[in-house]
Amino acid sequence: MIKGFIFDLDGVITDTAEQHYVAWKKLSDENGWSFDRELNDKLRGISRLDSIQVILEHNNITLDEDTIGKLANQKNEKYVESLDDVTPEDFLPGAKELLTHLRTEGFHVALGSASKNASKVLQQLNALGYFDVIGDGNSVTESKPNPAIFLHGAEKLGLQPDECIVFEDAESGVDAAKTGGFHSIGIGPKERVGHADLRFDSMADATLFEIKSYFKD
Ligand code: B16
Ligand code: MG
Repeated sequence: MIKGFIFDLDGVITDTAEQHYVAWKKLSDENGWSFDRELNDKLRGISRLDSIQVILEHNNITLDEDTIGKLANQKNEKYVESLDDVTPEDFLPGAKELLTHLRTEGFHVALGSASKNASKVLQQLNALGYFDVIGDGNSVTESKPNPAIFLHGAEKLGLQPDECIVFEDAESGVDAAKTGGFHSIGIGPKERVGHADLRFDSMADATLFEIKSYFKD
């Protein structure tokens, strides 16, 4: 029986991919690296350090760990600054309605994001009140596709993985949910999240009615 929901943040609740893109693009321009939207899409759902590795590999650049850490911090400063512009108007269509509905019906709700800035984003959205548990990039050390962040959320909610549905927009996030024994809902195209138990093109289609009809008993 489904008792809880665990939501990814970027690409599910709000679309901070654009702010990530602008920050990585600025850092890349400053360092003479090539970086475009196609490469940015490969960073969906993966951690900051894994992201910079992808960019460096794409540019055939090898750097020491210290320098990589400093560059990742520079990107983060740019990203965090841009979060000041996120407002309660920036929920993805349908996300706020679903969170409200889940609250009304008494479901347990956790966040399971790879971002170390998730609390700041939720604050900007005025969305902290929808969540019983905030799991983010500071909560666990292993990144998706490792299921650690979702297992952390389920444990804090006091639920078993098979009592929870994970919402994800990233391939690695759906992989993590499946490996952890969770039910999964993919948000986005078939090529990316078609391996989820249930898939919607966007959050606007993910109504509690549709979800309940699919996951009954
Ligand atoms: P930060 P999610 C992920 O958020 C983003 O999709 C990904 O692009 C980003 O690199 C990652 O968070 C880490 O974010 O640099 O803020 O710690 O989709 O897991 O909510
Ligand atoms: Mg995501």
